[in-house]
Amino acid sequence: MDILKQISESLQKGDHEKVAMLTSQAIEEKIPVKKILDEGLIAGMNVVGEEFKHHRIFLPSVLLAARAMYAGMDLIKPLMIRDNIPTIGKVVIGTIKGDLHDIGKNLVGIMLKGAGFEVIDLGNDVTPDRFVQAAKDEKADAVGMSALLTTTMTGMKDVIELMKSEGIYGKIKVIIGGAPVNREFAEQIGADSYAYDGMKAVEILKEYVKDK
Ligand code: B1M
Repeated sequence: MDILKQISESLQKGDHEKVAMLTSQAIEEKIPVKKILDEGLIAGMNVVGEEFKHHRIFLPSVLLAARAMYAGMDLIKPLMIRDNIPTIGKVVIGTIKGDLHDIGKNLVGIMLKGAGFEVIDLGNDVTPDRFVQAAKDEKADAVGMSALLTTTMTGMKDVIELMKSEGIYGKIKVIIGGAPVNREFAEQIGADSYAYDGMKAVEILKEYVKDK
């Protein structure tokens, strides 16, 4: 079987050791990192999401899959981050309050670092106060918010409202992402942009800092 398919299937089974072993093998075989990520790890996680949605698997299996995802991501992370590149801008990122999903946000952070950004990662379950305080303290160029739940995505607007009352809205760009959000939602809440994935986030933020 194709090694990427094996990564995907091992991730679905929550077998973190096998995912790590196969990911190392794929790296040795010089399979491009993006391919390992998209067709192996993310493909597997998408199946897990569908199975979970249709109640064919339950939360413990999703947790095991997440652990397996990280086992693979840890190995490809160094390949996604180039060393000793000058910082081109500073981004504060985090997953919104009430939301514990951090795999996608971490991936976006890795890609931003790889592109030369300094990334201040606030983790998950981040309150509006923490986003705004960090953006001010760090003199960030942008705030990046991630949400994976329809119940938490609305919290992004609270961050933007707080940025307005603190006088930093318009000065510090806001970029949002995550499965339940889209461009329309970004416009609706006053975010500067929406990125479908890490690559798009890099592209958009590079444009912003270029104009500074
Ligand atoms: Co949960 N979960 N989960 N979960 N989980 C989803 C999101 C869900 C869609 C599953 C489903 O039903 N099909 C569903 C949400 C339904 C909804 O709101 N409409 C769901 C649910 C319901 C829940 C719980 C409520 C379950 C429960 O307790 N009953 C619970 C909530 C806990 C909480 O947050 N308070 C819960 C818990 C968990 C785990 C902890 C078990 C685990 C998370 C572990 C972790 O993150 N450390 C988990 C997981 C793994 C998932 C699925 C299966 C996979 C998410 C993931 O990591 N995908 C997910 C189903 C799915 O998404 N298909 C699901 C891979 C990742 C690379 O993709 O995060 O989308 P993603 O990131 C992408 C893009 O979205 C984008 O770029 C990334 C790279 O391409 N992106 C950005 C993300 N952030 C960005 C920011 C940007 C730009 C782009 O700029 C700043």
